[in-house]
Amino acid sequence: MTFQLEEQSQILATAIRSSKKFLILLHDNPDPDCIASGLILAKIAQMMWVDATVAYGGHLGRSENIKLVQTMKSHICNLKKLNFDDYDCIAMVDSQPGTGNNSLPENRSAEIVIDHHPHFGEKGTILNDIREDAGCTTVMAYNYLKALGFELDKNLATAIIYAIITETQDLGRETTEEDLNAYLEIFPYANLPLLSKIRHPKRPHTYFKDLKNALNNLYSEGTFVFSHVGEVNVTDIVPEICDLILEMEGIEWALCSGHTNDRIAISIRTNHEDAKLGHILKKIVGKKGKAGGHGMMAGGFIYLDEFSDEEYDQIVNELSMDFLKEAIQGKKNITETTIKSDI
Ligand SMILES: [Mn+2]
Repeated sequence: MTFQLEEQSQILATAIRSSKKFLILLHDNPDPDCIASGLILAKIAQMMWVDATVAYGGHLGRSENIKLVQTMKSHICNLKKLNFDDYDCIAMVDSQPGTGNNSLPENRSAEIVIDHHPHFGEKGTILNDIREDAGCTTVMAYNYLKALGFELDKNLATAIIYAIITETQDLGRETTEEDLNAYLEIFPYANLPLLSKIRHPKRPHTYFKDLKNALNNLYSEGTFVFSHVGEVNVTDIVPEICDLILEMEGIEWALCSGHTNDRIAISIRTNHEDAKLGHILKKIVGKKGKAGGHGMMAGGFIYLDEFSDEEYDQIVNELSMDFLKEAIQGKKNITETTIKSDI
């Protein structure tokens, strides 16, 4: 079924307009794509004089994301302060109910779901827009704003540009035509000094401690690189390190892990398109935790009852071996498909 933007945007507008108290729920530890998507829906609500709250579970980790939220003056809050029963309409962006990376209560459904991850959660009861091939969630949300005839302000344009460049690694990784078009259209409206401030924030000393541990614990095996950072202050550093170590010469696959008291965060990355890393990580993590992602990037958590160094070492060793095995098999499949399509 082809996606009908006009029709869907009217459904979205009606849902928001008829809401008395509208909640836009981000995923836990939200990234820029999720934050900017939430801000766009908040803008649509604001244009309709609807009272909207943007909230996240977990915490804001990366200094860039903290700076982004602070400079948007958008009052994005932690959902600890909220009561879900107060809201008659909930929109979830960049995530789906029941997938484990958000804090929507199990007995509550979301009226609106806009997401670009593979469909494996619960549907939105009024608007369900889950398109894996659509590009960034931010771009999906932006196209709704545009279809409804609302304009961007400079701050929001800046947030969207930041979301697109981080999600696509500067328009390289898994970038769709929709992403590129939105970027070119919005870029002239962005506040570039502000964008620079978001991209280059001051960072806490603990960030450099984590970075040092990540580099100390780095090892490679053929085209694979691993870094088991150990204890981290914020789990967001794990995907960041994973992106960084994939940049090593000769490396095509990367895995990074780090732990807090109650969980191990894992990220995996590859340069191979169609590597189905989301699928691979879900398989590796299995019932021990939650995982999800896209073709070239994926992330997840393993939950711990009680932390012990031995258990951490054992779990991350197993993870690394499983990743090696799955990725080698995946690589074989990719090569075979490529050869077939070349013929
Ligand atoms: Mn996203």
